[in-house]
Amino acid sequence: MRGFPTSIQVRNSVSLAKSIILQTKNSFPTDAKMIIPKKTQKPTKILKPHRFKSTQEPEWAKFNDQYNEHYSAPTISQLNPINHYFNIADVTYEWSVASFADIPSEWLKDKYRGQESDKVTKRFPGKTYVPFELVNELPEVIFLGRTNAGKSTLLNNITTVFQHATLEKSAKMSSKAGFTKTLNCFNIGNRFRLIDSPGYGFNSSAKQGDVTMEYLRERKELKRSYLLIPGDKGFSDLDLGIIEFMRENGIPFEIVFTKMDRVRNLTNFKEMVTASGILNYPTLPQLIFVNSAITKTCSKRYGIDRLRFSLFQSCSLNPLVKPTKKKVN
Ligand SMILES: Nc1nc2c(ncn2[C@@H]2O[C@H](COP(=O)(O)OP(=O)(O)OP(=O)(O)O)[C@@H](O)[C@H]2O)c(=O)[nH]1
Ligand SMILES: [Mg+2]
Repeated sequence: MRGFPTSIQVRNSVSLAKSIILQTKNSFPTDAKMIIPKKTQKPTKILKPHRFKSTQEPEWAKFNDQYNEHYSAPTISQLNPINHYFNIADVTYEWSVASFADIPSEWLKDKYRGQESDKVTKRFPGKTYVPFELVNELPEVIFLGRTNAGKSTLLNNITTVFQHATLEKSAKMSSKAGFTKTLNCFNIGNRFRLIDSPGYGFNSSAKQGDVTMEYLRERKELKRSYLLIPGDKGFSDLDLGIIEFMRENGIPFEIVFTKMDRVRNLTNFKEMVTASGILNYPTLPQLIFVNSAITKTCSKRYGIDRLRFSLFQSCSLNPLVKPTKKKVN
């Protein structure tokens, strides 16, 4: 592709994410410092469905209603079509970038900066050598959080048919902290894009932080950020720093507590939520509580329909909207 940045991975949106292996090493610029991730925690043993014992809803699953009383709860007639959307939608990996300017549409904007916008759009197909699918404007949401918070796993979780115990592997996930090294874009049913970001904190790099912060500040398509907090760990100073950054810059966000299946003491957990101060914000974010792993204590994935509903709301999508392509198994 003549004139197109080399540090970018572009896939035709027709190909399915299932068959794609994210080559994060290749997509990371050669001048970037290589990171050798260390193991930080034991991977969770995922049980096969026939070994589930308990079908009882865990106590924490009710938090999704209790902490969001000020938001109207989704109705079954809203949830059903939205769940159906995610079950049949194509999940297409589109690009990975290590710097903001390499995002296909940003790269084009840079190239044609100062020219009239209608001229720019006319030039997109054919002349720019960038597939139109990558520059068509769709609403975007981003998953943010420290390394190992469960961002990539959550992306796979929401795009996996709810009845399936094993997650689809659209985004690569790992028990090694610092695994995702670039901003990775996934087109979900051609109605919105979900961006998986490199984690901050342990085993991350300043360059990875820069690309994410620039994306948050500059990206016009960004509709909402989802800050992931591992429920078993609580807020870190960096998490609180990101919240302050988003509040100061007027970036709308929600908070997703991941790995709720690992939380042993719910009283301590609630105290941690209160102590963080998030309940006192005038624009109280939604708090969503999820588990992406099925374990002995958690026989289903909870909170996912709530999160899917929130994603639809963030992108101003009608619950009845249909994806434009069908998932091929
Ligand atoms: N028990 C449990 N484990 C989870 C859950 N979500 C993720 N994990 C595990 O946590 C580890 C890290 O998950 P990732 O999705 O790779 O985390 P990430 O935030 O993308 O991490 P980086 O790419 O390093 O920033 C993996 O071993 C996952 O299996 C969850 O809800 N419950
Ligand atoms: Mg990741």
